[in-house]
Amino acid sequence: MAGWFGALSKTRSILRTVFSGSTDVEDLDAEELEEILLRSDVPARLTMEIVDELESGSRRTTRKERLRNLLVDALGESRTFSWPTDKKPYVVMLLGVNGSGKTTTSAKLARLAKNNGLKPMLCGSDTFRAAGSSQLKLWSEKVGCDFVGGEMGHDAAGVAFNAVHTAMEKQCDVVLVDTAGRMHTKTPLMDELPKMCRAMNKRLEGAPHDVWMVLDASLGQNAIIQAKQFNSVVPLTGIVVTKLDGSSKAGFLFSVKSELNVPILFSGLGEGEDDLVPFDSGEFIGALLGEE
Ligand SMILES: Nc1nc2c(ncn2[C@@H]2O[C@H](COP(=O)(O)OP(=O)(O)O)[C@@H](O)[C@H]2O)c(=O)[nH]1
Ligand SMILES: [Mg+2]
Repeated sequence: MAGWFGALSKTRSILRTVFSGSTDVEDLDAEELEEILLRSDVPARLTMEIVDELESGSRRTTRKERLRNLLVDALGESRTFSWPTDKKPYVVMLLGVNGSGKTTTSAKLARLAKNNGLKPMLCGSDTFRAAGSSQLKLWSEKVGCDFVGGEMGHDAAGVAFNAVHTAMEKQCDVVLVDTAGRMHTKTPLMDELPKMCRAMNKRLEGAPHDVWMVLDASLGQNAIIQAKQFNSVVPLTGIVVTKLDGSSKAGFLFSVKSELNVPILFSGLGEGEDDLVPFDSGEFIGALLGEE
């Protein structure tokens, strides 16, 4: 399984001068510092705060310690997710733009649930593309869990309803509803999401219990713009950040708390089915600061 330190090598290589002290950070002037932070998509306001603090702050603590404090404040505490057992099945809907990693993440989450002794079901409601649902079906075989999907052109809300219905009959503990990728700017497609929620709620009151947005870390700040748009259509309850292992822009995660106030729950650190780990803000900041 991939680790945080390795996964964040790209973002860290941009931030190295600032964070890991390989160059004497005291030698960097404010402008250089600002440029480096902005290049890894650390939000502008936080960048300014960091520059100010490092320029004028107390010299009693090291620059790195002062940085860490600012970063910890900006990112907030991580929240560890565990599958609630008082709701059966517990339904989680995953959404996001094309290619963000929704299908892979659904499968990884099913694997996690299974590892926790639960009975998961994967729901393939991506009926936009011919391969949308069949890709997840293959994953369900690999993971060894139940699957309900729809053919291309089927009504996604109907597929989701069916999945919840079948999961109740089969006594599944968890349902992971993979959705079709959609652009946050396309209104008719976005409108399908609340419709899916209503359909699931009709079969099982309270479902979906969670709505998680899957964000591709390589998009940097653009991921935040997308998430805000999705959040205005269906309120998000969590973020899963994927492809942290290939991103040089992981600094955008410092915007999540102030812009969305939604917890970052999981992180994808690779393509393998076990490469999904609980998001740990301490580990994340530590890896950025060059701590293995
Ligand atoms: N490196 C890396 N690749 C990932 C990760 N998550 C997903 N991918 C890859 O991203 C691509 C798109 O993933 P997919 O789940 O099909 O995205 P979807 O369109 O949102 O369903 C696939 O090639 C995945 O293997 C991750 O955490 N790290
Ligand atoms: Mg997909």
